[in-house]
Amino acid sequence: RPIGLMDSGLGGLSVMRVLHKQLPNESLVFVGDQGHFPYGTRSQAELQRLVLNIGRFLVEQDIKMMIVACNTATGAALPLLQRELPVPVIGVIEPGAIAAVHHQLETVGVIGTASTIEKGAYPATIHRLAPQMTVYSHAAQAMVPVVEHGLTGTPQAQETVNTALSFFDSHPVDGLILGCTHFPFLAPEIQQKMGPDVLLIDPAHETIKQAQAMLTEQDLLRDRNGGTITLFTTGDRTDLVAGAKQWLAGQFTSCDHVDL
Ligand code: DGN
Repeated sequence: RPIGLMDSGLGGLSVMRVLHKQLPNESLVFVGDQGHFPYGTRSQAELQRLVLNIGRFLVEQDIKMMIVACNTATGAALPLLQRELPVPVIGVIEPGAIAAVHHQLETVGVIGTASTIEKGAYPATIHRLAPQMTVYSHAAQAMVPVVEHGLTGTPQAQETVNTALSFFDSHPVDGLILGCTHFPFLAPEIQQKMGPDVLLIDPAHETIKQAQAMLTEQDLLRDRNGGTITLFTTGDRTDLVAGAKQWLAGQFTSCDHVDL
């Protein structure tokens, strides 16, 4: 049985990339909700409805576990999914916070969508684990469409990142949590802006570690070769195909439109 993942768009591919590298035997089914992109400015009720719908579709695809590869969706709907779906569900926020705590930084920044930053789940989780850590949260919504529209690596991308992260000019940090799954694709631009000494933390690594532990514990890890990657989008196939070619090195079996 496959592992199911979802995101509002291409961001989920940054989690899939790590997952496929760590657990290459696993089959993956991904839904990109491009039909309702962007998530970052939607209401909590709306997000819960959209994400639960996708979760139910993934369960129909016979998944054994769901990874919510979107911070905004994790913040809005993780407990709901865990209650409503008959499979284990993990999100990216708690793993991201744990990763930051492991690095024992004095001061950490968190960037994400307006929704993720307003909800404050990162500072709350970090302070539960490490009350002394200083956390500066900052919404960087403008960076999301840069990735979604394939503009990474361009001067325009660097300019958008420089403006979106100028907040940190007056709030220096030792590390920065990439609290939106679109942002790891802008890592070179973010590192350029923040400087070489700032540690960039991609929550995907710790998320996949947790997923692996959970699958091992439940004896659900697949040991045969040849996991497949099946992609669905609620929007235009062309964008997701282009994204998967770029970010998954074209390693996918199919990409279909689905109305959800
Ligand atoms: N990739 C999503 C996240 O991690 O929050 C959000 C992108 C968006 O829809 N704005």
